Amino acid sequence: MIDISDYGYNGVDKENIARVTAVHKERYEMVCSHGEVFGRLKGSVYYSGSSAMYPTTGDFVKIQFNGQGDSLITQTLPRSSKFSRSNLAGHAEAYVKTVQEQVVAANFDYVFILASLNRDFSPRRIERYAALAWQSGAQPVILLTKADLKPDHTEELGAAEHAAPGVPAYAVSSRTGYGLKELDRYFAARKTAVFLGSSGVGKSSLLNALAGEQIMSVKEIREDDSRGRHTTTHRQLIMLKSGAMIIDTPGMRELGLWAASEGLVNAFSDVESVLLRPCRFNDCRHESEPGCSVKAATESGELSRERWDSYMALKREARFADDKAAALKEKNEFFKSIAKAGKEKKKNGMLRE
Ligand SMILES: Nc1nc2c(ncn2[C@@H]2O[C@H](COP(=O)(O)OP(=O)(O)OP(=O)(O)O)[C@@H](O)[C@H]2O)c(=O)[nH]1
Ligand SMILES: [Mg+2]
Repeated sequence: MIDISDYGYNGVDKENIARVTAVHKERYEMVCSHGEVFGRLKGSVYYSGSSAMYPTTGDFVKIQFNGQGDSLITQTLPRSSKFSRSNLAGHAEAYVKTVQEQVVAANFDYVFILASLNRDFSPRRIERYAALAWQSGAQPVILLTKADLKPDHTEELGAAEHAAPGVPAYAVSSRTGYGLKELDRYFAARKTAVFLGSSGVGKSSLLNALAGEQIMSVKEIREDDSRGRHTTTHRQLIMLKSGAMIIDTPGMRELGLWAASEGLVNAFSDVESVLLRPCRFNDCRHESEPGCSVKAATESGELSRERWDSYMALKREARFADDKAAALKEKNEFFKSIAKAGKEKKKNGMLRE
């Protein structure tokens, strides 16, 4: 019999709790005390105009177990961490009518940001992932993959550390096993890590290398054009022999920020510390005013121009996403209050079924 605590569940009442290991349109793969089961959402909970959280991979859910067919998911339990993105990236704000939150994974301890050491290496992309990873509530870790293609990667490691201050960075190779031993500390029993990164960086290959078997499929890509083939099509949680869990995800084409203002404070701690210094004018916009502390830091080389530019761009995007997130929350609360009022009326016999 499976003990759901081994899957990272911390609650006391373990009855009828399952963990979602994969999501396929309307069907959910889960593990519970009965083993691996399939589930569907209970309609009256999730589809009646309520704002119930739809489960995602990694979620703990309450179920009504059904030994004959699909079990019913009756509640998504509160999340200890979640990685959300929006559909905002790459579009002019004015043209995006509805900004939506997409929860990619939930209840993980580590966010592994994978970036390949091939020609596609981009510190700017790492910055964006790091901001969202900090916001998730879990510990970010950077992995520079395919180290066998770039045995001398000191420069890239330095660039990654610069792009994400305070985030540990490692170079690894799934092909040769280089650097994998260093990761053992993260893969302890009951811990969950989510793998994120563009298509083709080697997320599934790393999972297979750590598992010691071909669990996820991998398709060859041509390293010279570096484009991934979107091989993984759904998110999957698997358990390693050590009892640690990994959520493999499909490579994302776009990565819009979702309510990431707090994440930016950590992701750009170097920029934030410069901003703490007083400028000559209290209302300095850090553009071209005299006596500006940001200007002094960029001129002295302490802060790079690119770093400042990405900070400003991401900050603007995060502010926009924050507003949308707040608006959505308000809307959900409004619907919740209507649903509650309806229920009360029903209880008091004022409404018929
Ligand atoms: N040289 C080298 N190639 C690697 C390594 N890891 C993965 N690859 C290659 O990179 C390509 C993509 O690997 P995947 O593991 O499918 O990448 P992914 O990140 O899961 O991609 P998606 O599922 O599309 O998001 C394949 O051709 C792998 O053989 C590595 O350590 N070294
Ligand atoms: Mg994959």
